[in-house]
Amino acid sequence: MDGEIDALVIGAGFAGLYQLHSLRDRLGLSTRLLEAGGDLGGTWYWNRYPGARCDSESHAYRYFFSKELNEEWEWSERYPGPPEILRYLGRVAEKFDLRRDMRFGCRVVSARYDEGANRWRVQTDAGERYAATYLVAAVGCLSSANVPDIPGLRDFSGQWFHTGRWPHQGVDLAGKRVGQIGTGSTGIQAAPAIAQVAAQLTVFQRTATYSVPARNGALTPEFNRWVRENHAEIRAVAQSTPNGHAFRIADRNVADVAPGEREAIYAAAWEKGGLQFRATFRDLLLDPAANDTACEFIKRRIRAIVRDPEAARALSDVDHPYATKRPPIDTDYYETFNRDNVTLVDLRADPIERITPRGIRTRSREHVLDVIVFATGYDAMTGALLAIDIRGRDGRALREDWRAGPHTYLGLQVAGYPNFFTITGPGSPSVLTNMPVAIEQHVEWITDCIAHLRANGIEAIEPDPEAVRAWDAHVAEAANATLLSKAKSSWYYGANVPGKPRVFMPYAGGLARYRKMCAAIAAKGYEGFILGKAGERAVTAARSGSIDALAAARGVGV
Ligand code: NA7
Repeated sequence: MDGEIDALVIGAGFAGLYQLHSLRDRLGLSTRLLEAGGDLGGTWYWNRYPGARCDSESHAYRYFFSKELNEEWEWSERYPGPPEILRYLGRVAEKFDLRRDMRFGCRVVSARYDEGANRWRVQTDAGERYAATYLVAAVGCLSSANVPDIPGLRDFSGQWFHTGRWPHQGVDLAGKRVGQIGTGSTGIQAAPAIAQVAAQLTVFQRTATYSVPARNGALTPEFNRWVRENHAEIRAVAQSTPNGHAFRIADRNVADVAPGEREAIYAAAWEKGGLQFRATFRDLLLDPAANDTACEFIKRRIRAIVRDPEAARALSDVDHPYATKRPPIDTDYYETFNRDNVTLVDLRADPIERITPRGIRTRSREHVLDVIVFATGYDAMTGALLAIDIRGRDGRALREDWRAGPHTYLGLQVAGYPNFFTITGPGSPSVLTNMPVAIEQHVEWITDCIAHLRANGIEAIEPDPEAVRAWDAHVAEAANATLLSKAKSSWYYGANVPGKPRVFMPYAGGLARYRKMCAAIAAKGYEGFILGKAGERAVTAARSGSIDALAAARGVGV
């Protein structure tokens, strides 16, 4: 036994680092953090593919909890890349002396709740054992790489890589014939960077999407001074918007403006670049007719940029409304298809049949390749949790309980799994937001909750199954009230992983509204949660089937 501790945190990304700091330094709990990777960074430790970059603007892609940290840290670019983000997280670890309680190269393989002892018994792949009262999964929403099971991959004589497991020493693509499968946010970042070094790049596209220019660039000293002097304001905006970004959604509907003005608004947003394009009108994700205008604008831009008519057609042949799949932003993505060394294969017309020793064979021909890049995404939101054999009360298994899709209360806890918390778990706004802002709220809620338990001599907390049912229904209702439900090939629904249940996983009601609900639930003595002695399943006075805070917060706000 490696030791009995109060709290165990799994994962050393933005979420895990702050959770370790909060539990250890604010509550004084003995806390240990275990990380499968060789160092801290989470997503940014693994994602080092060419062109990798954050899609959130850097001035809001940070922790806000420490004024001192805010004042000392300055980003160099509008969208930071992995090296700079890793330097930032490294500085955070150094400043708060986190490394002494972190273990790397430790993959948690099982976690079992021992009801008699009220302890989580955790084991790593190296056979190390831990016992902790509180278990916090900070495993990331997009960390379980999805390599599609295409026949023949094992016979491929070249090299292949998934973007989310990119070798840290880099991959020499110079002069190589590269095939890239996948055109989501990652593929759209990777293709232009790969095209610059490879002899030939073949992009295999299954679903076309809408990308808007990122317009990355160096931040000016004036901008950085403004950021330094306005952290409180930036934080206030990020916490009050549906997506946790530091820009507000325009308070107008598409129909409020004349077509000429609408065009000018879209053109200005296109020039400005970034996810702010989605914020040009408040009804883009609510009204199909409004959304159509954004689709048409972007499709026209694609056709204006891409010279080859067949490629332009395939790239603009999008089967879902704008932003109903995660909207990518890019640097010269569409322009890349004007290069002589880049070819687009439309898999809808010419599907992959198999991987051969020499490359990829689609229905029409074999594409000879030296390297295959899988930009094929993740088993999102549930994949990394279910990779661990998590057992709750009476030996129940999370893999069984979530067989038909995840069930949580607020994306924070699961019924039957006392004192187990998930940061940005399914059922929380998570991937629909600027992640650090959502993470900070979850970490602080969990920390306050554990402080409450300890101050009141409460041994265990878990959600009332009734509250979980109500929350599940509300998550579905929030998604259905928007156009998000129109993109059936979306990973928000698990549609990218064969056999995965089709359930809309993130909470689409908006981060600002969600924050209020979480705060109200805590203020009511953790309404909807069961608090009591381990094993006794005592119930708080606040237990309620109707959950007032939830009922009061009905509505949407994507
Ligand atoms: P995504 O957004 O899941 O994109 C994966 C891409 O790979 C997407 O174009 C998929 O097509 C494609 N894909 C997946 N499986 C296959 C198979 N079997 N054949 C062909 N094409 C396939 O992952 P990303 O890494 O780009 O982005 C993930 C998130 O990271 C992003 O949203 C940001 O939040 C950061 P599909 O659309 O499923 O038809």
